[in-house]
Amino acid sequence: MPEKYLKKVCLLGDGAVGKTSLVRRFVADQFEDKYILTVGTKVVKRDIKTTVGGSEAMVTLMIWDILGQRMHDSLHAAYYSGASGALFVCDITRRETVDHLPEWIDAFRKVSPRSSILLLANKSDLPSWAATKDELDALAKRFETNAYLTSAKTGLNVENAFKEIGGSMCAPDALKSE
Ligand code: G3D
Ligand code: MG
Repeated sequence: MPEKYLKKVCLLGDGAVGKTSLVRRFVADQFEDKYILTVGTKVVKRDIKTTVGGSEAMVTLMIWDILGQRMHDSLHAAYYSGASGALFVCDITRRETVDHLPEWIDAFRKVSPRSSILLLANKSDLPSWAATKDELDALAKRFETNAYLTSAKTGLNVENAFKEIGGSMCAPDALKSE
């Protein structure tokens, strides 16, 4: 029997970068141009198979999609608490959403210092990028993680990103010393 885990992961980043679309793509494997706006926080779950310490494991991801976009909103601390990881999303066609990533990460790390994190540069299907993959890799390195180019529209790297965060949240070394 594979080991079973239950982990909370938050989607964070500026408004309209594609957080809700990424969750929809991952959970329902679809992208819709029109959908009902989430009110407050939406929590969805999906089971994934991953490998932890070389053995197969099943992880139930509890995915928290936060509607509030103001990163210093004190309510955010409650949303972050208990999270084992977070996906930090920017829109690669809008520079300011990339520049805001460190603030989102710092705010999250204050509440959840030992969590796994991953950076997602979404909307990579669109032309006119405002940042290069090298810049995103450098930013990810600063936070000791990786960056993925994603597209909720085409599905590019959506599965890969959730599987990577799922695996790293369960890894025995996931609890790093502060
Ligand atoms: P948010 O949850 O971060 O606020 P949403 O962002 O998921 O609501 O997405 C905001 C807009 O970007 C939506 O368009 C959505 O369709 C679009 N979008 C999300 N991900 C992608 C992507 O990967 N590629 C492209 N081309 N568009 C994307 P509307 O027009 O409905 O506001
Ligand atoms: Mg949303």
